Amino acid sequence: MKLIFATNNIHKVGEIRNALNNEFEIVSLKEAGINRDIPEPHDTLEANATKKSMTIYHLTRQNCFSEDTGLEVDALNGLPGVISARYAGENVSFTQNVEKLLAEMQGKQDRKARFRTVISLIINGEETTFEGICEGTITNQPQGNNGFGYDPVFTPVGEVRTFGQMSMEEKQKYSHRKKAVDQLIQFLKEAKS
Ligand code: ITT
Repeated sequence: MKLIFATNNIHKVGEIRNALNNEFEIVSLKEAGINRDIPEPHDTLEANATKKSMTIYHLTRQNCFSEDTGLEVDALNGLPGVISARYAGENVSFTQNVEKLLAEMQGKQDRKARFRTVISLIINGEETTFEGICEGTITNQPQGNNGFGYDPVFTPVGEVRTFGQMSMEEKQKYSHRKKAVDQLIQFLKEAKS
């Protein structure tokens, strides 16, 4: 089965391809020749994931999925959450978002946080959603250059290293995205049989 992945984030494409392990073929927006920014106007990950997948479904009428991910920090009442991509402003770099996060976290004792991913899958026009969560803590300084986004400042529970210090395979053992993708794979396998 071929699925369009409604994202413009190449890091997500790499991680999801790795998690799918060639069991299902995915086509990025770029590969599908779709060059557009997908709106994320809502204030929940769920609503934005649906908006992204439905936008691409209405455009292509092909089976597709999207995902929306947020880093929810307890001491910041759940921020940056749904605005994780634009925490420090529109069109900012990952580094600028990380710098803003560390500034907001300065002096905070409670460093607990979680990544939460919501996938919205559209098969024959019908939506199914999946959620994956990874609990962890925010470090005081960036550590490591691997991954993307907030990876250098997030240590998953059960580890001493940040995602930024792990290979993709190591990150997949804990990853919010991988947990959501595993459910998607299960669903697609059951739908096929
Ligand atoms: P699309 O909407 O095109 O899929 P995006 O980058 O805008 O791409 P999101 O709206 O889901 O994606 O933004 C989530 C932001 O959270 C993302 O830009 C990163 O900064 C961060 N993020 C998401 N997943 C992450 C991960 O696994 N590790 C570290 N940071 C992550």
